[in-house]
This record gives sequence, C-alpha cells and structure tokens, in this order.
Amino acid sequence: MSPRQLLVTYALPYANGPLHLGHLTGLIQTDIWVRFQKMQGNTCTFVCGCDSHGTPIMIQAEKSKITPEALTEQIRSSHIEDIKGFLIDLDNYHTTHSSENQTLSEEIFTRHQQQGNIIQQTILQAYDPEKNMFLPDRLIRGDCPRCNAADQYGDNCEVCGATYTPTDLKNPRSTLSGATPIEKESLHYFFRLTHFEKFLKTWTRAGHLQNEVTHKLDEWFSAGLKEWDISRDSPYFGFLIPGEKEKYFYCWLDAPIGYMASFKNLCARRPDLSFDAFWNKNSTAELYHFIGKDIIYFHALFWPAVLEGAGYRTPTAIFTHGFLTVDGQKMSKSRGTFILASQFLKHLSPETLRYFLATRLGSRIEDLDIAFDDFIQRINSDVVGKFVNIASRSARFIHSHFGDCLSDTVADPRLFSAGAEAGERIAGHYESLEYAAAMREIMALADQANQYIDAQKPWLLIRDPGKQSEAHAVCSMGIQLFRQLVIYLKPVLPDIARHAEAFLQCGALMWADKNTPLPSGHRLTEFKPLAQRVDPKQVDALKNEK
Ligand code: 2FM
Ligand code: ZN
Repeated sequence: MSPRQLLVTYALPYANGPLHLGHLTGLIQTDIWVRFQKMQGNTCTFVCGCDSHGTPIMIQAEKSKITPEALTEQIRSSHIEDIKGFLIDLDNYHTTHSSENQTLSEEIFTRHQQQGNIIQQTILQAYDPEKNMFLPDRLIRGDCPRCNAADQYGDNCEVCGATYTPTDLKNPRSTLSGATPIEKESLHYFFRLTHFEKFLKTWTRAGHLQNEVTHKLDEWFSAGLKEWDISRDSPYFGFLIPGEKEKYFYCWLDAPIGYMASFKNLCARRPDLSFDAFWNKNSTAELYHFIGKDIIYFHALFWPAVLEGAGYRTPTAIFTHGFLTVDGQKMSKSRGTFILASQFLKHLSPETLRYFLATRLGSRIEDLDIAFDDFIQRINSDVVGKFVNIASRSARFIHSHFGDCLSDTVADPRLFSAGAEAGERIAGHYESLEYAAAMREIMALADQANQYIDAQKPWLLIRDPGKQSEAHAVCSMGIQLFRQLVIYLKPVLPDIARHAEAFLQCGALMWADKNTPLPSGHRLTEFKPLAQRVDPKQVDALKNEK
C-alpha cells in the first residue's frame, strides 16, 4: 500500500495570551497522532498558528499601548517557544493575520457571494456611545434578568446559568467605558448556512465525526439552522471585506481558513508539498482537524459548508476532545489551578505531561483530569519503574561482562513475536485515538519483560562461570523487548525514544522495526538514565507558583 498523505491541524489558539495546559492537552493529543502516522511511513504534515483577529485582541493591544500586529507577533513567539518545549512536532505555526489568509479569505468570500450564499441584513446591536463602537456580548455587564446577580456577562449568568441577550440585562454597562450601551443599527453580511442544510445533513452523518458529535448536530438541525453573521464593524482587528471600508470579516470566518493559509505558507518553502494536491475538490489526501468540544459548531457546520460552497475539499474527519481539569477543578486563575505551559516546564519535564495525558486520552469526548497524585504515580511507576528499568537492569550486565555487545541468539523468540503482535493492536489504538488503551497494552508488555528478567535471574547466572552465555542471552532478550517498547512509546515520549535510539545504536525507529530484532552481536553504547522520577516537591513547587 502506498503511504497515506495526511494534513493535520490543531485549533488555532487566540493570540491574546500564553498557552496553558488546556491548549497543551489538545496539541499533545494531535502530536502523538502525527508522530504515530510518521512512524507508519505515512506523509503527515501538522500545521497550526495563532488566531490573531477579533475585538479582545484589539482591546488588549490598546491597553498595552502596542499595535495588534506587534501584540500578536509577541504572543506567537511565546506560543512557538512553548510548543517546542513540549516537543510538539509542528511543521508550521503561522498566524491568521497573514497575506495568505487574506487572499484565501477574500477568494472564498467572493466565490460564495457569486453563488448567492451571502446576504446583507440590518441588525440592531449594542453600541458604546463613548467609545464609539459596537459591543460584543462579552463586553457588556449588568444584573442577571432572572436572578438579579450583579456584574454578569451579556450572554449568560454565572450564578444561575441563565442565557440571554445583552438587551435583557438590567443596568447594562460597557466594560470599556462604563457607559450605558445604546442600540444602533448596522448592515451586516450573513452566510446562508441554510443553503447547505441538505449537504450538511449528509456530511455530518457520513463518518467524518464521532458519534457524540453527530448526535449534538442532530439537535442543532432540529432547532433549525440560522444564517451566520460573518461581518463586524470598525473598529476591529481583522481583514476588510472586499469593497468595504469599515466592515471586517468576523474572526471566526477567517480562523479556519487560517489552516489553509498556514499550509500554503509552508508549501512556499517545502517543494515536496502542493497546496492544490491537498485542498482541491478531488484531493486524495486526508485532512484532519483536532478541536475542543466548545468549537464543534464552527468546525462541523460552518467550516464544511464554507469549503463545499467555495469549491474546496471537505475534512476527512474532525476529532473533538473534552476539557482539562486540574485536581478535579476547572482551570481558573483565582483558584490557582490555571497552569501555563511555561510554568509547567520550569518544574517538570514535558514528557511527564505527554505520558500522563496519553494514559487518560480516549476517542470519547470526555473531560480529562490531571490528578497530581496519580500523575506522580504514573510517571514513577510506569515510565521509570517499568519501562526504563528493563534497559537499565539489562544494560548493566551487557556493559560490564559482554563489551556492550548483544548475544547471538534471541533467547525467547515466542516472547519477541508476542511483543511484535501486540504492536498491531497498539497501532490500532493509536490510529483510533485510544491512547489510554495503547498505554495499558504497552505497560502490560513492560510487565512481561520485567517478569521474564525476574524469572531468569541474570544476576545469579552471571556468577556461575558455566552460565555466562545464558546470562548474556537473557540480558540481550531484555534489550530486544525494551526496543519494541521504545517503538511503541515513541509517539508519546519522543525525547526519551531519541536517547534510547542512541543507546541502542539503531537509528530512527519506525513502527515496522518491531518485527525484526537487533542483529546478533549488535553493539550498544553506554547506558545513561533515560528518565527521572518525579519528586512530589516538584509538583508542589508548580502548584505554588502564582
Ligand atoms: O476557540 C478558540 O480558541 C479559537 N481561537 C479556535 C480557532 S480554530 C480555527 F478555526 F482556527
Ligand atoms: Zn442569574
């Protein structure tokens, strides 16, 4: 079978703040999948970038007294730093505020306009008469119309959970100026989502989505699709709508187009990649979007409709994940459970988080908790106690008694074959995003390898001059099994795998290498510890950082 061509994206983080562990959960889930695909010999490209447009970014730039361009570039650099820190193997981290994105957004909009998929309608909207700008719901606060709780957002009450529109709020005021908002008319552009109802009903039921998502969409179909407001009035940080001087594309129109733009930007420096081959209507390449559950509507309804109507291919699949909680609590600044990527890296290695998340991630859209006690236990027991231990206990003897060379035999070929066969099931788990199941299977193999060594007792054999070759064979077998585990854990633990490959002197391991043992007499290099135990003090220091 010829290798698959895949393009993978992760939802573009907003360019108004640093990455936190919530972003990292999704990015790591995606990265593990991408690394797994590459190990299968598939061509897999992973792009992402900053979601740079919108009112909050414009306001934050104003507050910081810099241009939105400067702000988003600063934030983008910090994201790139964090992404590298967590060993995320991205091919490109671009921005939605780019020339590629502007060209594509205008082209897509114009194609829809020509096909009658865009209409204009006058709407009434809250307006700040002092700041002279229209106010998004989030910038209006007031008393809840249901329970009277003070200081609630314009769209929902955090006390009683009511949802409403800003006009329902009592004593509304603009968070920008404190002024009471007035209502003002404005002419907006709408994308006629209803034109795509038939297409979407078929598309959302054709295996591109997890079942839970399809069911959610059925609810939205029953409630009735609504035309989508894709314009925003000046002042706004975004792209001007063609032919307009004061109206911009709503950031959620150009955000997913940012996936295409990031890829296009990459193609300019990668002659092996062709934009058209991936995005043309008849493309045979595969396109995957990883997203969080709060943005399903945008990705599973608007986005396929936008692509379909503009003559582009639609996604092969959209993979949705749940939210992250820390010690059972929603991440929040005030509770001290809001952990930034950079804070984590000051205290703990990136692979501790990668491994822990892998033990928790499945294909269902469930929230995922970092319970730190469990976190410490998983790393110390699985990664250090089981996996790395196999190499350290075997390497010691091979180094001191056998000149770093493996024996001529595979002592237990059945055990080796069982390990290789398990690799097929593990691959199936990775492919279907069942990482927790993959980790369980891998750790069961690690247990078997340790049990094998325990039963063979090479530390006794080595003392018996007549059993030297047996001791050699047993320890070499330990190394062969360890190498299989390195292959299986490599998508999750890329740095440990790289150091293990150096120790094994085996080059970059691919998935298929699981079937062939290292050759007889193969020479290793000196073993150096591959992972450190997590000390609870490191976790305390992280939690105490404010
Ligand atoms: O929800 C968010 O964080 C958005 N910035 C995600 C955008 S995803 C894509 F459409 F760009
Ligand atoms: Zn309320």
